[in-house]
Amino acid sequence: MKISQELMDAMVDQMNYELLSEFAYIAMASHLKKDGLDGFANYFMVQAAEERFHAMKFYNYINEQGGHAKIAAIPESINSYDSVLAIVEEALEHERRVTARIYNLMDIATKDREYATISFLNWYVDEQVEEEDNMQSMIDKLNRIGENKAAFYHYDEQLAARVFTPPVK
Ligand code: OFO
Repeated sequence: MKISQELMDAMVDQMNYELLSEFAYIAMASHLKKDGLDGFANYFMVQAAEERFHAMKFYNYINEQGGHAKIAAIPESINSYDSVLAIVEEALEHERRVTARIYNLMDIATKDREYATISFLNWYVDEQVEEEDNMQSMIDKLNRIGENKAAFYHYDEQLAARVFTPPVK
């Protein structure tokens, strides 16, 4: 194996965290679906599909580098929230945690002068900017909507249109 054990272990850990992210978003979708908010539920199911894509990208890279992509136990997701806003706020906090983890991986890869892995991780650095921005925009929109029920349900309808498109790279 070409890359250090420390870096490989951290990569495998991150693959598992992306799977945890997938489950966390399915749990959010499930809560929203139960409340009849099909558009919001769809949005988070698409988010979950993105997380699966992120995890499999790690899976493929770990294998290419001669590592073993071991699957860990996934802790229970949060299954209950007080409001839609609380869900999206947790999603933003979650994405911030992911960004910190990617930066930590980048620190190890930089210390190791592991340029191929730095290049691989750059995709996630860029992706996290979008992930955090999406959640922040949703929070801003929900705050603008406030107590306006018609605007809220209109937004729910709009979110039903989100589809998962696998990135080209
Ligand atoms: Fe994989 O970026 Fe969100 O969690």
